[in-house]
Amino acid sequence: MMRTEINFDGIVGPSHNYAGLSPGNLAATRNRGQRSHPRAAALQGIAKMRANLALGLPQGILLPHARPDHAWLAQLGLSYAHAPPHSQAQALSASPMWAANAATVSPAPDTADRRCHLTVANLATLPHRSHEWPETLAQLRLAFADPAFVVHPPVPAPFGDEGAANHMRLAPAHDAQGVEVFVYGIAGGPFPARQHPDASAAIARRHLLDPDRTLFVQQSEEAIAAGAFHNDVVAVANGRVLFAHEKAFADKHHFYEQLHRALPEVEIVEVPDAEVSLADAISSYLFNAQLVALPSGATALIVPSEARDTPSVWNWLQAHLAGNGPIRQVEVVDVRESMANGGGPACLRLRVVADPATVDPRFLVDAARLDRIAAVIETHWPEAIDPTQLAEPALLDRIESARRALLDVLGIVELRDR
Ligand code: SUG
Repeated sequence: MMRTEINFDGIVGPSHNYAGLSPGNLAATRNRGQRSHPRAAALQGIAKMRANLALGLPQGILLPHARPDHAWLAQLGLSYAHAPPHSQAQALSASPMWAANAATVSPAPDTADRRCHLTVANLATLPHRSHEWPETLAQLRLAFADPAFVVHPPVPAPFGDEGAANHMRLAPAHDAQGVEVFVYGIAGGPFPARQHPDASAAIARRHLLDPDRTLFVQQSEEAIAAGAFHNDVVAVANGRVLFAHEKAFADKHHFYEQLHRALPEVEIVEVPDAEVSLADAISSYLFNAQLVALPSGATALIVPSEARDTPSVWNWLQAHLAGNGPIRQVEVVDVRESMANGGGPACLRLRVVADPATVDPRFLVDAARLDRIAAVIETHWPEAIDPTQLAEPALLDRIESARRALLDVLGIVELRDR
């Protein structure tokens, strides 16, 4: 049994568009009504996965959902053709691409039954995301059908849960028992707090976590109000390292003290507000980075190109690299199409610590499989979507047939009839 961390990236769906559906997500609301480029968006995601493979990191995929979601519209008494524009946009959203919101994952070394537990996120706060969970559940039940895993249905509404984006795990090694940190929101100024503390507590109980190694931490209201609609916009953890903005948490002193007690070897890398303001951290997505352990054991940070384009952020990173900080390498990826909807490199992936042999191989990729996926995207994904087009039957046909072509190439027939 060789357990390792696998990043499962959500493939950007053919309906990727900018509908401004997420209040509190500043990039998404600012870009409302812009023309999107689904093909380029999906290829940027493939290039990020190729870069991860080149770093020696195992890579998996999650698939675009059936869009529009006719079943959800039917529950509302609607058909797509007769739905009002806001319902059409909600039914068509490609938001399942942000795999960090698919589920919360507790690796086997942390759980009492030594199985890896996943709870599908209910995403109950925003309408366009609230109907993701049934297909996410179906995909996770396929990918993680092995008895090494337990896949739980979502926590019931109204307790909002947005999955791994509000969860961090620190551990001496991926395969050792860790400390799990659940970050919830109570207030967000003018914006919704999407992670309810009761949802976090329910997940910790279902996952059979050790209460002495499970922390519940409140996200700061100031961070949510500044646009950090998920904790992973202002903090990320991997191994012994917590990388966070000074203003990420409501009571950082208490949190850091608890963390030191639970994991004495923890290394906390805190970025002071005086060096990188919350506004710069959020617009550049410095913390929405993949913090990864390379095969050499060194820690690398995979940042979006916006981080390189933001002087305060780039200066901070260069100074950290020049010093003797825990982050030894910075890699830059271009995920601009996703970023324009408020989703950076870390939003696009779900981390699962597992033996790859226990995962359905159709959900794992190597360079050759990525080539095949890229060929489908090049042929079938729309080049651009203008928001005025969302009602056009030809666009819908294209979106539906593009997803079917991908499922056929990957041999994932079980999802074809959704
Ligand atoms: O939930 N954007 C997503 C971005 C999710 C980012 N994920 C993490 N931080 N882990 C959201 O706000 C915008 C869709 C639109 O407006 O068309 C959107 O859903």
